[in-house]
Amino acid sequence: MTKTSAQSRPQGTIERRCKCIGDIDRREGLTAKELQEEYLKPRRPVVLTGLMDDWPGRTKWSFDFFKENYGSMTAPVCRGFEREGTMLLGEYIDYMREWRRDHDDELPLELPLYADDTFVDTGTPLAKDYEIPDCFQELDWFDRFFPKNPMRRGYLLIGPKGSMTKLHIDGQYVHAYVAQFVGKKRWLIVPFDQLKGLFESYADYIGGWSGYEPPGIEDFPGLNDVSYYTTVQEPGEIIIAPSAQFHQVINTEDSIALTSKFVDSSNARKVLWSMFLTRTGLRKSRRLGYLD
Ligand SMILES: O=C(O)CCC(=O)C(=O)O
Ligand SMILES: [Fe+2]
Repeated sequence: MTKTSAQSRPQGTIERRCKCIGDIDRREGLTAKELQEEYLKPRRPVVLTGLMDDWPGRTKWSFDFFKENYGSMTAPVCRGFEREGTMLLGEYIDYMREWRRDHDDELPLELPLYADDTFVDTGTPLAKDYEIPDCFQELDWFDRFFPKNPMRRGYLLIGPKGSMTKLHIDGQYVHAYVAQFVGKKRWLIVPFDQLKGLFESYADYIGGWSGYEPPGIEDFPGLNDVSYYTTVQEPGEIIIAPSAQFHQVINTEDSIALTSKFVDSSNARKVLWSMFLTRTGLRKSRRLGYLD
């Protein structure tokens, strides 16, 4: 079959329009206090190394493993961020393999489906293949205050090279972490102090566009003033995107990862405020709760 590398997209909008400020820090052996003081409070992203070495999933998890053992799990699928329904995980892995036979681009013209939201129930054997690192548990407020909140649990992110999650902020002001098991991801993270610029550029599109090019990008000159941190996340690494940071993620290899969210004393007040605005229906604009 013909590969479509001649039809790949130009570099993504953020890279073309914005300035790279540098690589995201890589740290090993951080204590909970160091993590909080140096990264969570100032909202700096960080890659944590050496935390996944003993996780059974590091050696067990593969595309075959999921197809054979968890093929009947429900896998919600999206393109870029736009929901496209659900598949069985086994069906999705077949789809992904077929798609990869025809495409080899990092930024393909047509985005592939991405199984980015397969829920891992804490009571299941799959949940025993990974651990919540000690430094997160020590800081964590979810278990203490919101033990039933589904964001607390893990979600699988399984996708081929070229699948991606568009520029977005995670809901409710939570911190996100992503543990990489197989393949690599390229991250672009916009520092918190530029949130306002991005909201001004993108406010109406947040949660509303997919792919690499938002519609009518020329209408958003504010984007030129924004800069970003970047890194390529390798297997065995955990990245933290602290709360309210726009991030965009591209799978540069066929990828298996797990995402979970957390709350600590640095974002708890904002999380509570944001949940309150959502539950009471008082959230009038997407900005409310982020900029105030
Ligand atoms: O890995 C991805 O595609 C996106 C991950 C992400 O944005 C998150 O977990 O918050
Ligand atoms: Fe995210």
